Amino acid sequence: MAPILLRSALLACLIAVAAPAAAEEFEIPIHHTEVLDTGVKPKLGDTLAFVNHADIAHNLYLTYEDGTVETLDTQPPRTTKRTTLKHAGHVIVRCWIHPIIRMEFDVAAN
Ligand SMILES: [Cu+2]
Repeated sequence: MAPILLRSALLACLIAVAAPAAAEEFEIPIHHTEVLDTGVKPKLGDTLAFVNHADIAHNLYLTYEDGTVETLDTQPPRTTKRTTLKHAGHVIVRCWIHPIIRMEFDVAAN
């Protein structure tokens, strides 16, 4: 490969690595009093969509590793609540109404 072509190829690779990955959305179903742990591995800026399949309301909240708490407010049956992940690190999802609900995951830094 000619040196100039090789340099172009290397540059293209570097750009591909340096460009931030596009934000993704992960769907997390809630059945009755259970948030299904779908094993999500989100990164900063990704969106979580909690879909309430239960016939009862929930009120989920996220506790970030730095102590920040985000409440998603009352979520009636068959509705979806979305949140964009704002901090990297460990996150615990719980429900103000049903303390038995708990889900944990890690948010990767970009
Ligand atoms: Cu609940």
